[in-house]
Amino acid sequence: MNPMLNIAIRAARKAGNIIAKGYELAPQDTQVSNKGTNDYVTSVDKAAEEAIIEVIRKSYPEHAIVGEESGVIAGENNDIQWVIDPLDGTTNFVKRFPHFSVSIAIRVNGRTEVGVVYDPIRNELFTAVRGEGAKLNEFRLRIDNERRDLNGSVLATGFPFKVAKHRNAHLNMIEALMNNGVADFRRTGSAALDLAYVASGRIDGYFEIGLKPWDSAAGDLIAREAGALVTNFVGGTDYLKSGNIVAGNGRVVKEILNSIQPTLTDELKA
Ligand code: 2AM
Ligand code: CA
Ligand code: CA
Ligand code: CA
Repeated sequence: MNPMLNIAIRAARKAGNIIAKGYELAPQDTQVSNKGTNDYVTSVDKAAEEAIIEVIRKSYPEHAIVGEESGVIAGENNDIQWVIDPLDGTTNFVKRFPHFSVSIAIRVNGRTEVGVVYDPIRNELFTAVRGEGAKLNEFRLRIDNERRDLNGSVLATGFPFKVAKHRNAHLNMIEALMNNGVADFRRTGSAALDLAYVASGRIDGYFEIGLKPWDSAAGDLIAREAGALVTNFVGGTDYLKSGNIVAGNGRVVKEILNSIQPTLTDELKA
C-alpha cells in the first residue's frame, strides 16, 4: 500500500476514535466554544486534530500541515502538504446528529495525491490515491454513470456561511435546479462526506459555495477517482481556491452548471 495513504488512514482512524468516544459522552463533557456566529469548535475537534498531527509528525516530520484548527504548520519540505479537517460536521456533532467525518488530503506540489474521509459512526473509510481509483473500505467505488440529466435527481448542498454575500444566490440556485428537474436535496452538514457520497452513487450531485481546502481536498480526489467530474461554478478547475464546487457525473455537472449560470453573481463566476 502507498506508505503515505497508510499513515493517513492511521491518523484518520485515531481521530475517528476520539470523535466516537466524544460522541458517547454526556454533552456537558464536551467543551463547546464559538469561533463566530453559528461557528462552533469543540474540545473534540482540537483533540482529534492534535492526534492527526502527532501521527503525521512521527512518520513525516519534514512535511507541512494545514489544519482547520491549527492553521499552517510549515515543515522543511513544504512541497508536501497534509490538509486536514479533524471533524467535518461539527454542528452535527454538537447537536448529536450522527453524521460527520475526518478529512485528510496529501498534496504534493499543489496536486492532491491521497485522500481519506472517515465516518467513525458507520465505520466507513473512503480512500483514494491519484491514478489508482477510490475505495469504500475494501470495495472499489464507481459513481452512478447511468444518470443522463437532472430529472428525478437528488443533490446535496450546504448553505453558505457568508449569508449577506451568498444566501440569495444559493436560494436562486436551488430554485433553478428544481425548475430543471431536481427531485430533492440533502443538506448533510459534512462537505467531505457529500463528496464521498457522490463517489459512491448515494447522491447524484453536489454543489456548495465557499468551502475551505480542508473541507473538500480529500473528498475531491475520492470523487474524481471514482469517475466524477469536479469543477467550479463555470466549469473551471480552481475550486479548491475559490471554494465554489460542483461534483457529479459529467452530464449531471453540465446540467447543474447550465441551471445555475443565470443565478451567478460576479464573485461566483471567478
Ligand atoms: P466544519 O464542520 O468542519 O466547520 C458544510 O456545509 C460545511 O461547512 C462543512 O464542511 C463545515 O465544516 C463547514 N462549516 C460549518 N460551519 C462553518 C462556518 N461557520 N464557516 C465556514 N464553514 C463552516
Ligand atoms: Ca469548523
Ligand atoms: Ca469542514
Ligand atoms: Ca472541522
